Amino acid sequence: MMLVTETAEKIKRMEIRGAGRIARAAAQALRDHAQALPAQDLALFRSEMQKAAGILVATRPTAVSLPNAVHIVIAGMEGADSAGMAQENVIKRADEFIASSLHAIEEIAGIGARHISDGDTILTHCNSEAALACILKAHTAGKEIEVFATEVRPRNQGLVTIRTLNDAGIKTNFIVDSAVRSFMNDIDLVIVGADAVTVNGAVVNKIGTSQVAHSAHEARVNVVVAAETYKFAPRTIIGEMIEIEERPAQEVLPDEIARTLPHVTVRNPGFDVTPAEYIDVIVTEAGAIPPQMAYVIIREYLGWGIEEFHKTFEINTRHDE
Ligand code: RI2
Repeated sequence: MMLVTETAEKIKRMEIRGAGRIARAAAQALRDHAQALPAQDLALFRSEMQKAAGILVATRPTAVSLPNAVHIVIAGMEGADSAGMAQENVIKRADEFIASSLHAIEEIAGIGARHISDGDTILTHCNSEAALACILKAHTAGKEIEVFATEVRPRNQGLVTIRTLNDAGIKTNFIVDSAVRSFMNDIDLVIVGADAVTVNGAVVNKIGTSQVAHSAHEARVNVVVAAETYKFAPRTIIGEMIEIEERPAQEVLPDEIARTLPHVTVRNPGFDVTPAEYIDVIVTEAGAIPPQMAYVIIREYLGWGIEEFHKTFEINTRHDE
């Protein structure tokens, strides 16, 4: 279980972060765990894998890429009639998930880059590998582009974004989060990633995204969301809400200051919800879709049957850390 708890800790501490990256890290941890387990007793193997899955899913509650990836890998045990077969299937599914995730980002980059025109100024918020892949692809295709990247308080993921853009030689402006409205009139296109897409086409992404999208909407600037299909939230079909992670107060205000302010409570939600009407298109590896088509992605592309929506994950241990 060492590898699993190590990965889980890294995800919790955000040493591994980004919805796609945590999904692939969880798949890899399950793969390594399956390989390390003795494949002799099927019931034991299953319960050990379920335990590992529970630990991984409990790390961060918002990005559905995480439970989706875990579900895809763990479902490999279904129908297996020996521990050896279950082990083989889990390993195969983990490998497939990781490869298809990386392939999805390449596909998204190609489609997303076509939404970017030569001479465009793009604004991005947070650090999304899917959104950045679109920008990098447009740049390597020879399009002259300029980017505005936000700081992304309190965890400053904007620093990762500007490093990537800088290293690619893309002209980049680094702005504080509250400067978005001031620059929106200079922006041609907003591109962001997603942690979750709900059945009604709302996008859950880094806190501040809804302000960016609202501001873009007001200024008639198109908003493109780059999201692999495993970011779509199947259980929103049966009415489950996406839990918004509330992170530690210390990320916002140091304890020594907080201690002097007994009437002040720090609120630190990690994510917010952007309604479908502020989003022009969601670019997935299955093609660009209007957000209103999220249902189709969940039903047809993710392939979740209604019985699966109802079947509570046996790994649903989110709250007993
Ligand atoms: P990719 C990140 O969450 C950001 O909200 C980002 O927009 C989203 O995941 C998607 O990122 P965090 O882990 O999967 O920084 O596109 O809290 O990399």
